[in-house]
Amino acid sequence: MATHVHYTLRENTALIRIDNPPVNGLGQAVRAGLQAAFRQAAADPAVETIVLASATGSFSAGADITEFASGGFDAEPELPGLLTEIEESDKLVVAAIDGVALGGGLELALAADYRIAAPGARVGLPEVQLGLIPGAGGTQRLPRLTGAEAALDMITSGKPIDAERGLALGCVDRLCGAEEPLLDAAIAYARDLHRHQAPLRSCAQMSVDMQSLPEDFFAATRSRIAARQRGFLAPLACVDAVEAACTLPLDQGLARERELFARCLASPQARAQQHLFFAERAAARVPGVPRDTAAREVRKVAVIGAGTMGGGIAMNFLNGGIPTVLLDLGEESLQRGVEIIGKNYAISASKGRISDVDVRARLALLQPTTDYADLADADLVIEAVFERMDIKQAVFRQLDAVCKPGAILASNTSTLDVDAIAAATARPGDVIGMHFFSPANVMRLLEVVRGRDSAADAIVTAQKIARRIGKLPVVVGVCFGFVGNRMLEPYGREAMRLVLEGASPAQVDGVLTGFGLAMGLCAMSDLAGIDVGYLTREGNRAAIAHDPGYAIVADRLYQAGHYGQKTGCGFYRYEGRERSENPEVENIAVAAATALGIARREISDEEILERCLYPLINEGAQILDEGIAARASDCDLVYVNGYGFPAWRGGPMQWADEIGLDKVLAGMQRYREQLGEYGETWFRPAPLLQRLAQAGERFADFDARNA
Ligand code: 3H9
Repeated sequence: MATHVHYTLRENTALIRIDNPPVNGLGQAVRAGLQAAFRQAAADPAVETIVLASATGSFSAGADITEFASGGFDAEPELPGLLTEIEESDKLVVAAIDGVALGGGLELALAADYRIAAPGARVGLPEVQLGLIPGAGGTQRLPRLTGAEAALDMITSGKPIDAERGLALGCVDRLCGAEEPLLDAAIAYARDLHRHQAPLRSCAQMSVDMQSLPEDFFAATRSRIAARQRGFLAPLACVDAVEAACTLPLDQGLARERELFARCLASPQARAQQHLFFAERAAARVPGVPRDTAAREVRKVAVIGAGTMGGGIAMNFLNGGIPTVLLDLGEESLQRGVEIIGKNYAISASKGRISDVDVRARLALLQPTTDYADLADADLVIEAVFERMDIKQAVFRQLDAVCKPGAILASNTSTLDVDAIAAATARPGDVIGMHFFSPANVMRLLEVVRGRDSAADAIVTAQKIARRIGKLPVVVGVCFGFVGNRMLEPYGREAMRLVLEGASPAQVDGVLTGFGLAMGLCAMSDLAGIDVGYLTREGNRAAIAHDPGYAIVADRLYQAGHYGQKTGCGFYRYEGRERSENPEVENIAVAAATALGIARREISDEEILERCLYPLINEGAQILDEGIAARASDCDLVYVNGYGFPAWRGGPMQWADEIGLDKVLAGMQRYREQLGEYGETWFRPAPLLQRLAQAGERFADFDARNA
């Protein structure tokens, strides 16, 4: 028998324990081990009951995801067939769940007759987050135990529930006492059931309770999902599968599930979402930083600047239960900042997202101050003041003077040189960038900017605290705009240039949202403020613009006082939440195009998509070549978690891999020729893109080589 599964006898109970760290993935060796163990128990007349458990402290995280790409998940024994064999066992099986039972792990437990769970254990079917549906009976067995509504909620959200909730819903039958060893409790439970001749409970004999379901339940669920999870295919396939559970006998429902699972697995969306799963884990590894580097302790945080960004940053730490000092030199702006934080919490409380008690507890952790001396015992200070080098350097000089040795001094700059900021201190090793995205208390992405001298443990501390407050940290190097804003630059440039050349803002945005982006570039400029974009461009002309046509339409809008949503007029006009075309944009574009000698023309949707996305990808390749990002998958994480790039496309670099780098390269070359001088300036293929495309490789190959 494979060593990944241990078989032992405790009197008349066969103990089958999975031992495949780190997460008890159900790879082929484990499946073979389980099959052999169950067959051994079936063949032994002395065995009355079977307890299925983990030897590692956590039941199972499900199928081994690496087997999807290799095809190994299909190798015999396949999981679905194995689970039917377990379900049909004529000996009573109890699954003992500790840690997590996720995906195939929960499906394995559902094939048992009864389930006992340790307190704090979590169960769930997260396949949808991998672009899949549960493929080993989860969509058929779970609704039979919990009802369709609860099952559908778990399956389409992918969110795990705790054992207590599982007990209430019916997919857990008993909770083990806090002091009781789970294995002993499970054995006692199995024997007790056997003694009382409890029935074997195969899901095949159960049907889904349809009584309480409204008639339009599935149709309503489909339209809700189509709106909330726009573009994702797997959640809708989950609904199809659960509907089958409600209408078909188990064996036919399982066959339908299989069909839907296979369709999802073969889709680019599944590849994209699995790419993101591994990308998140890879991002934790930082080249040159040993994995065992200990983080510094962070017990108290300080945020400098009580504006929208500073307040949002502070809220993250308050939410995480960490005492936080909020410093602003202006008494009034400090007061305003504190009020906004209070208001944000009040809104959350009125929507039932947090309790009044929690609001009070969080606000009690906030220490507003105008005095730098109050930062003396902070372990981490994050500066979020106005985006100007001289102001930031002055703040860091102050910090250097008042902060304790070993405190981490971080800047929330979104573009500026972290090394120049660090140079204002006598401790550049303690200085890093922590670039939050707006709204800072909502967006998951955090760019951790590694300066030339940033100490390894400062980086590790930033990564650790980021995860503690629910962020996804991606470590990036120093350059103008780091990874996210630097890649945004050519993307935004092309969107604006296309308006100059003949497209309307609505056409540009329509193509981008049609591709799956959360928002079009013109609408995003209006939201962020055309004035903000203008001032950034002006402040950085040397770094970003060498062309008279660059963003000229946005410049003219700025000069006319049209700053976007805040003035009710920008690329669009706004009345309340209503958005309509701004006819002035075309007039501006026509005049500017004439002045620049650009012949306006009809532009195809295909050209819009290629011209916005290919330069974005090309910049990503450039960034990789310069070592600003360690891997292409880091760029993908930045775009999916910070810029509304659709997760089901996996990020721009994964999308480029999917369509082929030769196509991206050919597109860059085509526009370079087609667009004359402008093309010559802005459509030069990055050397890395050329190298990979010519070698028939993908960005994933680059990442694998540099892993
Ligand atoms: C499925 O079950 C399909 C079936 O319905 C049908 C089949 C026919 N496979 O996250 P961590 C690796 S689909 C392979 O850092 P944590 C992970 O990459 C599956 N590898 O730890 C990492 O490797 P590395 C449905 C896996 O403690 C290491 O384990 N299940 C898998 O923060 C540690 O992971 C899921 O979607 C896997 N299933 O979190 C659950 N899981 O060190 C996915 C993890 O080399 N897993 N790895 O970077 C999770 O949600 C989290 O890993 C878990 C632990 C909560 C379990």
